[in-house]
Amino acid sequence: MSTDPDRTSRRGFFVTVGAATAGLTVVTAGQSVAWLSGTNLFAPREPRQGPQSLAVNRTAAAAGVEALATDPGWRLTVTGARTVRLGRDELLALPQTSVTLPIACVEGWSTSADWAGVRVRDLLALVDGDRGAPVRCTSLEPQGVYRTSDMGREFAQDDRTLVALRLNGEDLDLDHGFPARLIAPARPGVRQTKWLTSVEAV
Ligand SMILES: Nc1nc2c(c(=O)[nH]1)N[C@H]1C(S)=C(S)[C@@H](COP(=O)(O)O)O[C@H]1N2
Ligand SMILES: [Mo]
Repeated sequence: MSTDPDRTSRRGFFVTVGAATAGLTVVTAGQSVAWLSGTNLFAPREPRQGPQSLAVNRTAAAAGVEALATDPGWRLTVTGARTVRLGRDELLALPQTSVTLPIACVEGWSTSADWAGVRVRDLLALVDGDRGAPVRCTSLEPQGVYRTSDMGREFAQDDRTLVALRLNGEDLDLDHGFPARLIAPARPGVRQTKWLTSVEAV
């Protein structure tokens, strides 16, 4: 048994510092401005803590898309010179690309995630889409500013622009845009359309 008071108190010191550091890490990892949000009107709005280690801006229930997004008859309509309709299994059977990209929300949070799915430019090639054309992505969401997102050819032809099917190693959660959502580099979160119904060269 150690009776050396020096050793005992030193161990006590390390335990205390360790615990304090762990506490601090948990607080900052969770939400760095948690202590501000109750008092500061200008603090970023706290994102709803979401599944798959990513915040959710708007849930499937809030967007009114639950029934359509989980319908086994769902197809993604892809339009170029021709139109094809692809189910989720058909999309998963196409060559898959993985990228690490953030969702950067204007409300003041940004979280990086691992996405996998089909390149938008590969989908457009399937339908002989004009490679110089801008692309419009449309959501199942019936109305509102998030329903469509247009992007120029520089995004549409980028290797990292995907119709994402998987997130952080799992099938996309319904709240993150299942059955398929757009993910592209260097674009604000509002443009990363969830619950896609169509991708068209326009
Ligand atoms: N259809 C649709 N897509 C959407 C939204 C939405 O409300 N509806 N919110 C956008 C916003 S503002 C952000 S920040 C991201 C959030 O994606 P996440 O909820 O998967 O984190 O989705 C974007 N895509
Ligand atoms: Mo956002």
